[in-house]
Amino acid sequence: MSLLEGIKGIEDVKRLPREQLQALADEVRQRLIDVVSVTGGHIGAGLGVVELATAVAYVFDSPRDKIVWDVGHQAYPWKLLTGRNDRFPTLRQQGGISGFLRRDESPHDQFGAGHAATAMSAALGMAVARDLKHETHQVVAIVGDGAMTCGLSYEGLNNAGHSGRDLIVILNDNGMSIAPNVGAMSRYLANVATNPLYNRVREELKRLTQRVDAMVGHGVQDFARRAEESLKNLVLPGVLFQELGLRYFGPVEGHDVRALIDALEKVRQLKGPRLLHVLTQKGKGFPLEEPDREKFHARAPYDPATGALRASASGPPQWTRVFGEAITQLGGEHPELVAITAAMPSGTGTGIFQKKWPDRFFDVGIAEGHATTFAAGLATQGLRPVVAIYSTFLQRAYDNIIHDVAIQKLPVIFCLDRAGMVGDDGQTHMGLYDIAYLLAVPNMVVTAPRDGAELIGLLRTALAHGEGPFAIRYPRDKAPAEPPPAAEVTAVPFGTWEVLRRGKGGIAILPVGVMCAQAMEAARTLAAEGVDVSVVSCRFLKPVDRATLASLVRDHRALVTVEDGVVTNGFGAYLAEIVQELAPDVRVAAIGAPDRTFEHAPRPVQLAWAGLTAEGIAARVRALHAEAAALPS
Ligand SMILES: Cc1ncc(C[n+]2csc(CCOP(=O)(O)OP(=O)(O)O)c2C)c(N)n1
Repeated sequence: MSLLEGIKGIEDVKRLPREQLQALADEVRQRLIDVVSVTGGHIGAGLGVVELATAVAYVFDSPRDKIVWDVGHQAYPWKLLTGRNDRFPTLRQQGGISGFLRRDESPHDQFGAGHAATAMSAALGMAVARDLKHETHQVVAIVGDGAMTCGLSYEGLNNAGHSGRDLIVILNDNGMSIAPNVGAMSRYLANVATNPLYNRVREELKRLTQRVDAMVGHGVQDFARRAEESLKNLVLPGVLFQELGLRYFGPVEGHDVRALIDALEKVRQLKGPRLLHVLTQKGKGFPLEEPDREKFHARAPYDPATGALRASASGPPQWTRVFGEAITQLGGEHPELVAITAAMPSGTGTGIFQKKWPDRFFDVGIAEGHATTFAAGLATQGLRPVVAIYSTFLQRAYDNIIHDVAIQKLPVIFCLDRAGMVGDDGQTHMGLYDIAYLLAVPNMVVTAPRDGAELIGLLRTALAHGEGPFAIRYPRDKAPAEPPPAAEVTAVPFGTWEVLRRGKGGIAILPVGVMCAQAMEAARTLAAEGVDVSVVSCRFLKPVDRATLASLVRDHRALVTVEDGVVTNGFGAYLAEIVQELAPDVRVAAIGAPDRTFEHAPRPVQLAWAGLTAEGIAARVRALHAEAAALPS
């Protein structure tokens, strides 16, 4: 039996002799590569923390000690070591274990996470709670260097250092966010890790202090200690953290279990806020022949021996690529267009723009709020920033959107990828809220294209608009077809809907964006049953097309909105308010995501859960049709 097969819970890790822990880590690494080759998932970050997770499991007493992993995508080894090895092949599958941390999945998952940089604050909260309850356990936050580009991490650090609470921060430094990490902090950490002078000076200082200790009495000893502290602050690593109030230890080699255990045991015995700097390699051991470190981050199923993807990407392109190529082409026509990503050049398609227009591309780190206000600043100077951020991560920037952009009517274009149901990433990554949160923003234009050509057309409309913010949302999916080159696509007339089908049955379906396909299919099914509906693409959610709406309410008694977002305060609710004024007798029924969380599953399955399928739409229309037929005439 392999060592890993014997790990039914964390206590089995602790029972192993220390000399077997590296072998256990090796097995964990192989298991990750094998299972994720079938399920797909975030493989790179987990491979980088195999030894760290093993050492943490061994040294600390989880779940009594609270181990708080940041982001959660790197917690696969933690899952294997905390009793989830048997269920691991169900990773990210419908009904299976999550690809992130979940408090309801294991007592060892102290804090649910999928968004970056929550660990520091959450861990400090746990440390304070421990102290108020007079408990004595350890609290450990494990944070990546990428998360150190988030403002939230510094808010937590600032508060933790000042508090003096007993808290351990492990900085997992692999030099990578999803892409190579950016910014001043990243450069600082790289200097700390690689500058041999630091380590030499540290050794010299230690020897010097010991000699002073031996030669002179206690008073001078204190002076020598203080002198050492000041000198240290000048030349030693971690000065920044020391100044913030955290004692700094490291850097430690992160792929040597014994070294990690030694370091963790030492740090564990100390008190106060302290930080251990661990150097790791993202994707360590992944068998990719041509190393491209970004490809390790998240990967579709692959061959475990070579790392090569199992299925070649065929068929229509992903929305992400359509968007990336569109802004790259439009960049040629618009020298004032600049593109901004918050640490996701490949995930958002802005990496395509970066290759062609490197000087007009900005990766600002995992800093969605900053990205937004930075764009606002650019816009004040006449540039036209396109901010590409996933729907779920733009939630982080809500105040910046309202206060910094919208109130000042600055022409920032927000492109929201992964809008709607997101599939196997699950509840932490759902893009279901953007319609609701963007409709509420004054001066905001909200749009959703139904295909790639319309996305390009809307980008043109946005660039021509120039009077305030403009949002375009599209899903984590393939676009319906390869769009024509941008030069051949004209702008979508501002504020217009498109009548896709005119029916005589008194009911109109009003789909948003990609829901047009399902709506048209529903209309065809209904037509075969003798129910003749209209279908109108609501590519502008705000402002609504008043002229088309006025004509619709004249000869329809019910409007059925269909949106890949929450119904609560969604497009249907927004439209109902307007229709109430315009034609109180016309009924508005909204199909969208009900007010609850959604588990990981393939996107089509999730859409079906919310009735966002041709059949779901047809069923709703049938019910409305039957209701009307039952009314006395
Ligand atoms: C708020 C937020 N923005 C963007 C992301 C997308 N994202 C997932 S992991 C990651 C990089 C994290 O880097 P780091 O903290 O160093 O962890 P590593 O993957 O290197 O272990 C990013 C940008 C996210 N999870 N949360």
